[in-house]
Amino acid sequence: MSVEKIIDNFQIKWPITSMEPYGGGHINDTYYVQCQNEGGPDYLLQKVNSYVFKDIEGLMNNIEIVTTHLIKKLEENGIQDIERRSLKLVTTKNEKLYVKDDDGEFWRVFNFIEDHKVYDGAPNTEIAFEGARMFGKFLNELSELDPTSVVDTIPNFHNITFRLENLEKAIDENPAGRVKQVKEEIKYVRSRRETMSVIQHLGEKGLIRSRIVHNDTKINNVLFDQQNKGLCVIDLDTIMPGYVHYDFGDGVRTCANTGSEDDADLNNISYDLEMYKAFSTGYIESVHSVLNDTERSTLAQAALLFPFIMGVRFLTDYIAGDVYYKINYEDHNLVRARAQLKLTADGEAKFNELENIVKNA
Ligand code: ADP
Ligand code: GN1
Ligand code: MG
Repeated sequence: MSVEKIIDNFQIKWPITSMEPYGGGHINDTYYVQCQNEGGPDYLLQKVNSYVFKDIEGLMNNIEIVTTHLIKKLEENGIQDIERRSLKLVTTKNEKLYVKDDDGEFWRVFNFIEDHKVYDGAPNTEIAFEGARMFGKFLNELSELDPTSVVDTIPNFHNITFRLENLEKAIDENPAGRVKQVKEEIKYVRSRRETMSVIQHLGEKGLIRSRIVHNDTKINNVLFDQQNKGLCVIDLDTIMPGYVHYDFGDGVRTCANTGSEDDADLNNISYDLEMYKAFSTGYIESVHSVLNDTERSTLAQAALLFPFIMGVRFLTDYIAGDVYYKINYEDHNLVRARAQLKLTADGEAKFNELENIVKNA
């Protein structure tokens, strides 16, 4: 079905003047829909990746629950400009949150956040601090909701035991014949099985709280205004019950890396301690009042777990023959895996400093 036909299912203010592919996410297909309505809204149309997300109904309900709560908080606090400060779903003409097209694909529409900036990596410590403050505020405000009110959109998403089992399965099956090229990476991953399970074990023992977490706190999932103040947290598909470590970890992994997520030159990759400090300070400023002592004292562990778990996931997808992530070239997943494992190793070497920074933040 054409995108023009899809968008016709939604309650939007016509007429559309243009519709074009938008953004650089790895998962969904996104389109910017511009309308010719004086002062009225534009829209963001997304095809949700149904290979990655099996429970679209649950996922869309999660987004509705969370955005309704966040909008209520903005209203209670008398914030102006609410439509730029939260995602809001545009419902269909039959008041549904999404449509399923003739090919079985799922589509949804959000308000388009006008006049925003987005960063793939934090260009300076101010952006790292502000992005972190936004993600922390997000977790803080959602801590008022019961975590069981949202469903797992990807079961075991950040469960390292599950991710390591998946890697072993891929190695056994070796469908693309690539295992021989990644012996070193497999050896490193296997040697860290225990040390990378600390957070998982704390959760299983009930020492850290199950919370509603974002689970994809890359800096490009915060939209900023022209003055570089945070506007809005986006990309809400992976909201699920989880641990605060997941959001802190993914944040520092992306914000405080001197290289890029898929840097082919491993010499570029390391933890930038100034950026790490800026992210930690912004994040902890927003969340410290809701965390318990164990959560606070173990947060830095996430700076190891997150590049590690991402390394494991990229490596698994490389071995599986690139079935999950969008790739731009043949060995892209391998390059990503190596980059993330390099960041893990750098975090291990600097762990005392990473821990002290969090303690003092
Ligand atoms: P993915 O899961 O593929 O990363 P996202 O939901 O993060 O998809 O969206 C991809 C890109 O689209 C974002 O990086 C951002 O630039 C843009 N975007 C997403 N939602 C909005 C919105 N409501 N308003 C404006 N831009 C948006
Ligand atoms: C994916 O949707 P996007 O591109 O923001 C992935 C994250 C990874 C990230 C790595 C549902 O996020 O878990 O951290 O790529 N999302 C899903 O860049 O798997
Ligand atoms: Mg995104």
